[in-house]
Amino acid sequence: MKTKITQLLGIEYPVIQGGMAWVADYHLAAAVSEAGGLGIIGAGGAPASFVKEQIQKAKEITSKPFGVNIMLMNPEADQIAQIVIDEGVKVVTTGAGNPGKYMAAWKEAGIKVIPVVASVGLAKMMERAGADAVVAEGTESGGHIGELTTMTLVPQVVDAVNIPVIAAGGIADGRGFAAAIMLGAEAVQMGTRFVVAKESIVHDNYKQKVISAKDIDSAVTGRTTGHPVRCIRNKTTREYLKMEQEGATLEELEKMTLGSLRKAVVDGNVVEGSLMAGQIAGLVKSENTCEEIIKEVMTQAEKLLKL
Ligand code: TUI
Repeated sequence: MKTKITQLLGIEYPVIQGGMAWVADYHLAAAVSEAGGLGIIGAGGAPASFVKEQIQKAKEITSKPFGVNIMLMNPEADQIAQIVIDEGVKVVTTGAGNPGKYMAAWKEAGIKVIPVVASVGLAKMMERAGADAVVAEGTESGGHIGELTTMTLVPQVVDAVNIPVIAAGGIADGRGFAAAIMLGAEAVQMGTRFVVAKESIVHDNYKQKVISAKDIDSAVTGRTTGHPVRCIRNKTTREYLKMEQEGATLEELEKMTLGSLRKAVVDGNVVEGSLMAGQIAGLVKSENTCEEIIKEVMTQAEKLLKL
């Protein structure tokens, strides 16, 4: 299937893997790229030196293009923004902020820049700043989220900009892919489905929580702090929400979640860890290889779209 995004990025299928902190390491990114999608290394909150190593390791195991997601709240975002240039990374996506100050340097280096946005306003600003495409990410997503649903955000962003739009949030199969195309998207980005990919290094306890999750099993913490985050409900989300209700300070709340994503991904601590996942976790029922995931999504979508 050819779209403006497959052409822009030189990939076979219009499927992009979310740049998930801790989850999206070089193994996952390379596997998605090898399967014909666009794999992405998620810098998350990691130090710049770690991100550089990840890029170098990805290059050793795939010759296909891959991207790096820069989480803009990372204290070392400035250094990471330079590393992607020095390492010749082909595609950069950004999250949790406005990457405006880096855009000129990235464009100069020939990098395809794809900011993740949760509003029409930021999408338009990114187009003016020179973005090659945007990911319009609905509130169904896991992790740090905006307010609007994918169904409402995607067509409004499509109408507001002339660059290609990639839909994200609540997409995990060919039906979601086909729906995104109907809304005017040129590709999809999936996160939750790739958390349980065979090539994903996520601890099996976390994968099993995603696989057994039902439709209503996620909760959003941090609405009071201005940093809403969606996770599968557990002891940590319940305690966090209780503390928010009782008016806890930002410091108290941050102390509680510090390192909690690592606890879930690396240690498999599903009680005290943050099990970031989207609302579509209820649809994700099995662990598959990245190739199986992409082939299945595309086969189902092509049937529905009668391509
Ligand atoms: O960034 C994401 N999802 C993420 S980042 C992340 S790491 C993290 N861990 C703990 C707490 C907070 C973050 C986990 N998941 N998605 C892309 C995204 N960006 N969603 C929403 C936004 C966004 C929100 C506000 C983008 C820009 C923005 O404001 C722009 C401005 O003007 O500052």
